[in-house]
Amino acid sequence: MSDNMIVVDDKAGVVRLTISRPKALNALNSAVFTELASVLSDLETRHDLRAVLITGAGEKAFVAGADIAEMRDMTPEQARAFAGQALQTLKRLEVLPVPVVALVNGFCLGGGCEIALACDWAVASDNAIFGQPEVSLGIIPGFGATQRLPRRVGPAMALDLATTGRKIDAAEALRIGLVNRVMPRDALDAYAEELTTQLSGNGPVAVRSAKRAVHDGLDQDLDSALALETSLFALCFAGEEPGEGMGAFMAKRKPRF
Ligand code: DAK
Repeated sequence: MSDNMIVVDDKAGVVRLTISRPKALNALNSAVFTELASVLSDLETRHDLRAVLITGAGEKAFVAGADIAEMRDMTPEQARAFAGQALQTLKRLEVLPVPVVALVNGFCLGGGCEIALACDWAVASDNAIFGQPEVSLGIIPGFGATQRLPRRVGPAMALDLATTGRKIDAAEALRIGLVNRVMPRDALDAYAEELTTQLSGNGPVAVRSAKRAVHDGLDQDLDSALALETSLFALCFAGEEPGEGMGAFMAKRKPRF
């Protein structure tokens, strides 16, 4: 493995990002965010991009949080700058035009959980542990969890997790809707393969449009959001995908997008 803290594996438009500081359980320091920002600058220009997967290196952790050693002596001004840089980077991850999926392979705490929340959805190994333990360190989440967690699991459960700092296992994460699926640790890679095959087999404009309709629609009132869906639906017909997709269905063959 290289010395990079974000290891990029790129196969036919499916990009797997591995956060790699395994000795510190992949804790997030400013160097990780700087590297992630640089990788995102590249991904944002890629027209061939189909999906992004994000995971953690090693056997124990997805990400065990922000780097406590780095954060410990921050002044309020430094904390604001650190949070600002990270928040902007996670927003850029969230709004990538293709599905972004977290493969959570172990501890997913604090800033790690906030990365998973910035992804479109998350899949967890059955040994994964989730939590927002910041209050036990005398701080609050600073990478978006106070806002994205209630949007994903509802305000009551978000407040439960963010004020108690309690950790939950993968089964509870599944039950509250924090993750979409749970599977044995050694099944994650096969699942990633199956998922990316499925995503890559669909119309790329359609997949991007579906993501955009859901994300942008959530920030609008229902009527405006439904109008957005109509516009994006109509726009699909400006390209070749409906002809190929529906033509393939009629011809009883697989579409070639
Ligand atoms: N930061 C730095 N190092 C960490 C780390 C972390 N978050 N988590 C683990 N490590 C390091 C450990 O120090 C240890 O290093 P060595 O002693 O070997 O040098 C190594 O990783 C292995 O960890 P352990 O020996 O502790 O391993 P265990 O299996 O015994 O325990 C654990 C695993 C995940 C339960 C434990 O390491 C743990 O509790 N880690 C801390 C988890 C945590 O509290 N995470 C939340 C961090 S706070 C904000 C910005 C961001 C945030 C908030 C505000 N602003 C700018 C406003 C976000 C904050 C957080 O994420």
